[in-house]
Amino acid sequence: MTAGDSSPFPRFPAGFTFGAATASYQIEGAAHEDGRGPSIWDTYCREPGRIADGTSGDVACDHYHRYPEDIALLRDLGVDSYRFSIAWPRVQPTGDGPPNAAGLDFYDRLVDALLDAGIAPAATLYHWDLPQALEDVGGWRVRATAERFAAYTAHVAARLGDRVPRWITLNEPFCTAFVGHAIGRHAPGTREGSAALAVAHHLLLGHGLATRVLRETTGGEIGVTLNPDRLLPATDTPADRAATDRAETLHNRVFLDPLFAGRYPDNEADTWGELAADPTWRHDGDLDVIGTPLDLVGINYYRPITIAAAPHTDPDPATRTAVDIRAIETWQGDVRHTAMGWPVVPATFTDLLTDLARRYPAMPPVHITENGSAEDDTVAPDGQVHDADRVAYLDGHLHALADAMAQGVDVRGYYVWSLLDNFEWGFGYAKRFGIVRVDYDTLERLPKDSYHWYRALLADHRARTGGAAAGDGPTPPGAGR
Ligand code: IFM
Repeated sequence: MTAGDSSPFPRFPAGFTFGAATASYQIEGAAHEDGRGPSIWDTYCREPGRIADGTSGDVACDHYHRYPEDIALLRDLGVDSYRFSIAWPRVQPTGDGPPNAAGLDFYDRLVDALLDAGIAPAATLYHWDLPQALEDVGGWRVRATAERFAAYTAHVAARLGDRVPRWITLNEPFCTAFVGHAIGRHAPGTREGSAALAVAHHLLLGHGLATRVLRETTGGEIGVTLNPDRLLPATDTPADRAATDRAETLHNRVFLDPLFAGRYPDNEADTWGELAADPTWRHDGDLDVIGTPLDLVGINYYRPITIAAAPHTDPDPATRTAVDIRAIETWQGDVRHTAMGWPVVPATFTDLLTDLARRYPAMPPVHITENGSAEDDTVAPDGQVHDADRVAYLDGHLHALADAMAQGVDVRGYYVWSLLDNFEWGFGYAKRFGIVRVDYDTLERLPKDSYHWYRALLADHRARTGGAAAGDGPTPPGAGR
């Protein structure tokens, strides 16, 4: 694709970062190698009925051994940056104590190989694989886990801090807190009412403590990745609008307000009732730690959610969590839905970003740290994967992103989710988000049409802006080798 007015691709400014993202438990495999300890996901996957296809991340994409091949794919794709996550139980098998050198060695090799390929590493410190030993002593329900997260961060920063130019503390704390501890569809898979609120708070505290460690010990950019939802009332009735306000707090404000407005949401009592009546988990000074200044906020976006009021169905206040809110994942209008059943409405991406920028003026520059679609891909008789629906999804969302930027939202980067088909949590391997297909029998990688499309978009962007291709570029900032 040559640059020019006839180009079908959206325009992004010079210096904009394009990347691809993955996460440790979803791709690494090697679950029992080199001293890695068990995580809550290892435990959860072994509980009958938890994972749709009965699988686990034991082998996943075997990225732990095949990372050179995956970096070659990234280099050929032409991305500027690769977002991966570090498995805490590789670095500290029990979540505490001295680091496991072999675990850190893996990330050391990965970071060096990325830099050699001219790709800037973007490391996420927590993408849900909590060491099981920490869960056994309270997990994120207890304050000590936030402190241990900061200690783990210090070990990682001591080893990689000279070479990683971008750090993300947490991925999607909403999922850890509420999908994990209230809805019970992610590890640890419990339905605990107010404990989920303590989890949300301790995640934020751990984020703030880790940010301070990174700031003192590395020169890289620091941020946190959230998955704020675009929530829309099902009808214009007062009941549905009120339910949407409560859902806005439950999904979004619970994290955004402490991080970027220095406060807890003002409608907590309405949202959580007695669950939040006595938040003993909050200590004086915590908001200051949580609000430690950041260089970026990561936003993961996939689809809008429609909200309707629903009657309380759980009479037990100990386990009741906002059950008077019904989240509807289908869309009332005529739009396509992905293999996850998620509606494809790219304009809601623009709306989310402009709305966040308006409501949180102190929010730092945005990086879209995940966006993509699961599709029912097949290998065609010509041996290729013609995933036209995924291409249309990405094209629509990148145009929507460009629209948000044209309206003044400060967005600096975009990472497609995901580089590889991988372990999609409770869905196992049945849902494929990759722009590269993984054959789970042979572990062979096959770039899909969407990979070639994204590659052409990146080439078009470079041609327009005069940027360098991966492998040709300067060593990323902070690279001290
Ligand atoms: O696969 C997940 C990822 O781990 C977190 N964000 C959403 C993705 C798709 O469900």
